[in-house]
Amino acid sequence: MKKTPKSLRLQLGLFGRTNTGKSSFLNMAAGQDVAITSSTPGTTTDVVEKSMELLPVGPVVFLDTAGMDDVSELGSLRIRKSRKILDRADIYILIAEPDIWTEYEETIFKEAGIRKTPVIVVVNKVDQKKPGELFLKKIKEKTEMVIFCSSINLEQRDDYINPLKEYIISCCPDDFINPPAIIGDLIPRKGIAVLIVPIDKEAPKGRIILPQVHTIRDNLDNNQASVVVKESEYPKILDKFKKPVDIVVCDSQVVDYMVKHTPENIKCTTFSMLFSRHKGDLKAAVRAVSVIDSLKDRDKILIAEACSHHPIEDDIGRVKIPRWLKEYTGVDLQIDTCAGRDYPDNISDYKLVIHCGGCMITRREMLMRIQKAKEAGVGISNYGVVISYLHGTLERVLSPFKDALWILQKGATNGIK
Ligand SMILES: Nc1nc2c(ncn2[C@@H]2O[C@H](COP(=O)(O)OP(=O)(O)OP(=O)(O)O)[C@@H](O)[C@H]2O)c(=O)[nH]1
Ligand SMILES: [Mg+2]
Repeated sequence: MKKTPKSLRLQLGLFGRTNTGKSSFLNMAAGQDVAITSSTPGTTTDVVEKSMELLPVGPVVFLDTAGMDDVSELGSLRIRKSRKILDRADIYILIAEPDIWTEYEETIFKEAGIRKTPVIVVVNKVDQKKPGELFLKKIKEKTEMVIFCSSINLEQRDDYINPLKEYIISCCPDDFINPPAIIGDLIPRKGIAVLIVPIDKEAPKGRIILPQVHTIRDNLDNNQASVVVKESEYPKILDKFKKPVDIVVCDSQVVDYMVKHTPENIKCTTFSMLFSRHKGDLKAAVRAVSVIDSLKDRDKILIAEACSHHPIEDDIGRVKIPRWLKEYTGVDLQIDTCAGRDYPDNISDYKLVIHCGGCMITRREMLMRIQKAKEAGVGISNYGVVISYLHGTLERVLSPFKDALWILQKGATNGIK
C-alpha cells in the first residue's frame, strides 16, 4: 500500500469550522489516533495527512485541515494552508454541527462549485443535539450526501463509514474507479498469453465476446501477444511453443480441460478471474466461497447477472451452477436468479450472492454491489470463482494472483469479512 504515490490516492479534504470534530472524525475513520483533538478551538494548526486503504474504494488519503471560524480568516497563513487543500482534494468532507449553518459552510459549497468538487456533509455530534427540520432542508438543497455521526462513538463506526464509502464510490472521479489491468501486469512485456475460447453453440455468431476482446486489447496495450485457440486445438498448439508460454486463460466452462492439459509450470486462469479483479474484488470473491461449505437445507442463494439483454444464461446461471452447487453440498437450496435492473435492494436474506463477471456494468456499479453486500453481511462471489471452487480447480486458477491464492490457502475464507 505504501508504494502507491500520493497522486494515485483519492484525496479527501476534511473541512469545517474549529471544534466541529474534523480530527475526531479522521481518528474514527482511521481506527486510531492520528490527529490531536481537544475542546480548545484551533487544535489542528497544520494539515494532517493520513493514508489508508478504504476497501473496496482503494487507497485514499484524508487531509485534516485547520478549522476556520469565519471566512474573514481565510487570509492568515494557517488558513492559507487549508485553502490549498481546496485545490488538492478530490472530494470535500464538510464536518458540520447540528443546526449550525454559517457563512463558512456556504463558502465551502461555493468553492466546491467553482472546482466542480463533490461535497459530502457529515453532521457530527448528533449525540449532543438532534438536527432540526430547517437545517436538514438546507443541507438537502445542496447535497444528497449526508451522514449523521458521532465521531466519539467508535462502536457505531460502521454506521458512519459504510455510507461514506458508498458516497465516495458514487461521486469520486473516474480515474479512481479505473480498474487494474486485465492481464497486462500478470506477464512480462513481449510475453505470450494463450486464450482458450470455446466455439460451441453458445458462442455468438461471427464474433467473440467482450471479456475476450478486452483481454486481447490489454495484451496489445502492454506489448504482449495473445494466441487465441479453441479447446480442441489447445494441447497441440501449446506443444508448438519451444519455451513455456507465460499464461493460459480459458472460459470457465472448460476449466477442468485446461487444467488437465496445462503443465504445472505454466500459470493458468479463467476470464472470470481476470474480470473479477478488473471489475470488482477478486479477494472478496474468494473469501466468499467458503460459505458454500456450511450451506444447509433451504438456505437462499442469489445468482445475479448484470445485463438484461442476455438474461441469466439458461445453461450457466439457471442450470449448471445450481446443479453443481447441489451436487457439491448435497443440500436442498433455494436459488433465486435476477438479471439487469432486477438486482434486489435488500439481499440480507441470502447466504451468498453469485454474480456474473459484470462485463456490461461499470466498475463503479460493481464496487457498489460489493460494498452493499458487505454491509448486509452477505458474501459476494462470482460465476468463475464458484465454478472453479466446486470443481476443485480454484487453487490452480488463482496461480497468477498471489494475494487471492494466499486467502484460499490459509483458509482465510471466513465468508464475509
Ligand atoms: N459529544 C461529541 N463530541 C465530539 C464529537 N466529535 C468531536 N467531539 C469533541 O469536540 C471537540 C473538538 O474535536 P476536534 O476533533 O478536535 O475538532 P476539530 O474540528 O478537529 O477542531 P480544530 O482542529 O480545532 O479545528 C473535542 O473535545 C472532541 O472530543 C461528537 O461526535 N460528539
Ligand atoms: Mg482538528
